[in-house]
Amino acid sequence: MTHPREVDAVIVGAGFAGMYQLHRLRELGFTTRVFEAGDGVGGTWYWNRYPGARCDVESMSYSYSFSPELEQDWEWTEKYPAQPEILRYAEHVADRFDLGRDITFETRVTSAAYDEGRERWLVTTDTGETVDTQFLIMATGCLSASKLPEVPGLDRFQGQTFHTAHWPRGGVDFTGQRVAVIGTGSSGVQSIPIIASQAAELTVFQRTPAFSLAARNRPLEQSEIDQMKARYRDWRAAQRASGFGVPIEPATKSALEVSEAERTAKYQGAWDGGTLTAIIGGYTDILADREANETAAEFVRQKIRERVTDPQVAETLSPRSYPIGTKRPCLDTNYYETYNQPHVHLVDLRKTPLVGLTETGVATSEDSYDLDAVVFATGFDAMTGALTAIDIRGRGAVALKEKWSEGPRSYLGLCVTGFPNLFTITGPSSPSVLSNMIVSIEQHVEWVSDALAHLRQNGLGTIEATAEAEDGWVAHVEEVGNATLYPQADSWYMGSNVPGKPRVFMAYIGGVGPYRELCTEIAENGYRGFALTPALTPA
Ligand code: NA7
Repeated sequence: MTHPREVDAVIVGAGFAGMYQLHRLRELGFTTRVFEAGDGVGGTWYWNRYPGARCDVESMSYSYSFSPELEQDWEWTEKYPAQPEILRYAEHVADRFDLGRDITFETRVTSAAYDEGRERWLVTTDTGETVDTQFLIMATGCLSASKLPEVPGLDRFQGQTFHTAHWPRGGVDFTGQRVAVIGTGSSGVQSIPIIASQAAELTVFQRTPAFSLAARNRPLEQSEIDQMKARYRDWRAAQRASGFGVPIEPATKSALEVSEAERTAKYQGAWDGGTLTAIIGGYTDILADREANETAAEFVRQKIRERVTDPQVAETLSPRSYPIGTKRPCLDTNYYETYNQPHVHLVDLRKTPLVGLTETGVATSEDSYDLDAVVFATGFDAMTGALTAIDIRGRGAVALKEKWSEGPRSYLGLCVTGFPNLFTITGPSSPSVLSNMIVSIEQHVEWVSDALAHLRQNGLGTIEATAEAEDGWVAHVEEVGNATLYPQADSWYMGSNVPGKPRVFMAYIGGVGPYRELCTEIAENGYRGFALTPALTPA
């Protein structure tokens, strides 16, 4: 099938954002092309096939809301969906809405240049194609540019190496092998118990311990599926109005104004429920006050001590260098218990730093470890990495990478001054990673689609954030972020996991609900903070 070289919109990425954006623009009658590096849809859930990969938002909430029929037809099987099930869901959506015919797979966008005279973008791919488009929508994902550890010898190691975000499709059998996992974020925490169940010896190299809560995953009962389906509309409305895209009872008290017994009972209730947000959302000040935060942190450390038999190992696994919630917390199944097995070893890289890989394994400042396989669970150049990897040039051929050299700058995390008609779905400085991603994706996609329809209906050709609006948003995001504990952690939210990356809090913590209201109000007020210009009349 031949695809047009000139379209209304190009979408980069066919994950949950790109898929819905395509569907929406089609409904509005815009000609659209999508480019996707993988050979199938699903984005994050296409790439991250590592053992144990699972969403930490409940399945019936982590799903599209735009189609009530889809919502009613699809049946989730577990409280927390595993990667294969989410990928099947994405593939089902692509089939159901016949999305594939406008997606060009196995093709990476390498550059995009704005032609000021024609007010159009020229988008180039690694297969040598150039597409001319009025609108360019980046649906490239927040956690899609993977990173390896910055140590020498990665090519020297003679055994097998894997990154969790590029896992072989058929899986890997570690039976009988000496395996290392480097990294203990969500990907490490989820994969370690399963790799341990196969490997002869597993050595985990930990730089910073995570706070992980027991997921208490389980099959969904038919009755709870039916109940949710009966009240789905109300539930979706509550998601959209909530802080994190997950409805929870709003906190009303400070953690410090209640007795220790009351607090502990509350944390225990949250723990028993096995959700990510319940503990940190339990009191108003857990993410804002270090002392309040410490009460929740210590509750989780106590759980670690209960789950790990060796007190020294438990202490090494206990985070002490940052407030709970300020690095992404994890949900796990048997993570801490895995360290009770005699063939599982923990190496604290804070005490004995990683020196590099050798021909036979991993070297730290103290020891060398002979290995058959090394798994890098070392994360991503988050939020900006996938955008700055593409040579995007706006007015005056200014590169986005250059513009963002001291941190991302945008209006609402959606549009960038100097880059007309460019949109970033769940871009930096929007709620994005601090929320249920699908809720934030839907909100952005709908806002962008409405904006494009508005331009067309009013004979307008471009939309661009004003410099004043952008400056104001950058200052607001920083101010709101600085009122929290987030900047106290070295996290990927702050860019601190990538050497040389500017240390800036890259998400908006104002809350999904208030952010949505603001975006809607801005659109209703003639796209306040945006310059809209009449469409060029064809010569
Ligand atoms: P994360 O959460 O960024 O975790 C990466 C882990 O790898 C983390 O423990 C890092 O330690 C560690 N790391 C990274 N670079 C190195 C080097 N050079 N040496 C040693 N250790 C290193 O990525 P994930 O894939 O686990 O999870 C990403 C998100 O997916 C997750 O938050 C959920 O939103 C879903 P550090 O903490 O930087 O000291």
